Amino acid sequence: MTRAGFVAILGRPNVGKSTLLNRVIGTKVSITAKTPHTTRQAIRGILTEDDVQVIFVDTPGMHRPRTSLGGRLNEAARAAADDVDVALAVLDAGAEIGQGDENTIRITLGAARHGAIPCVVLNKTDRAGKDAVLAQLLAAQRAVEEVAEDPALAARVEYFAVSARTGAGIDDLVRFVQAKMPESPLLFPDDEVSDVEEGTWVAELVREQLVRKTSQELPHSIHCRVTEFEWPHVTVEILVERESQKGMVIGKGGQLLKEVGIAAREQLPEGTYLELRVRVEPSWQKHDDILDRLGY
Ligand SMILES: Nc1nc2c(ncn2[C@@H]2O[C@H](COP(=O)(O)OP(=O)(O)OP(=O)(O)O)[C@@H](O)[C@H]2O)c(=O)[nH]1
Ligand SMILES: [Mg+2]
Repeated sequence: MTRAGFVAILGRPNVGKSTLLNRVIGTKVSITAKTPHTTRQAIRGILTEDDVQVIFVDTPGMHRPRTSLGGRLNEAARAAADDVDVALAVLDAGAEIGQGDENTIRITLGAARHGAIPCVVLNKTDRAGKDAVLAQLLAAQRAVEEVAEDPALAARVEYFAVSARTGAGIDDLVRFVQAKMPESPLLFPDDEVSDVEEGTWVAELVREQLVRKTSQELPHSIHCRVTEFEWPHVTVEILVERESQKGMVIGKGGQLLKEVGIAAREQLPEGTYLELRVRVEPSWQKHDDILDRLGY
């Protein structure tokens, strides 16, 4: 009999959820960057080993929203916690536990009330000393007890300390999760590693480079979508919110855009012809009708 199930990866922005997903799957399925709010949709990474399939769901970082987009990102993250078998609240091992983390714990415990196994995962242990990790485990436990308001519920929470960057502690986490998967037919073909469509993936790779190479508010103002997919010719349209941002994305003499194209193409099958176009869509983050159209 095969087993299969879902695991939500939850946490405030930048704690390393997407890096964790990529590490667990063993290949890049979700884009990552130093800038918060990199992930904008639930991304499924699929791990199939010995008749056990685990579908990990990476989610946008939970935060206090300031735009319509922000509200939708939070909602996407919260919705991903519904109906999962395991919920992982990812915290930074080296940063003080704040409101965003407490909110993550709240949603994780909410999932636990609906049958999920609640876990706290301290990530980035490579950056914190052993004592700091232990202290953080205790602080996380206290936060769980406070949020749960129910000792029995708090006692169900499992704790892990990992580094998505180095891989430390990841095997234990994966083995634990695999052991908790319910009996079920496989839900995806056993050679599939992600549910992200080809076109969306190209747009994501372009956005990843833009997010990494730009600063301040610009990463948040960028949306990428494929407008033409006629292999090997792919056109990605880059939306920005203001005319001035268009110039920043293109760069002096087109330099930045050129670098973005090269870096994205390196990760695509050889022979891909990638065309990038920049267009201004004023304040797209704030308009519900535009967000509907862009698929958020
Ligand atoms: N030192 C260290 N850095 C890490 C680790 N995991 C992730 N990072 C870094 O943390 C930053 C954020 O990583 P992401 O995986 O994009 O974080 P995220 O939680 O998915 O962020 P959002 O999608 O914005 O919510 C990147 O610069 C990663 O390289 C880790 O285990 N150790
Ligand atoms: Mg992410």
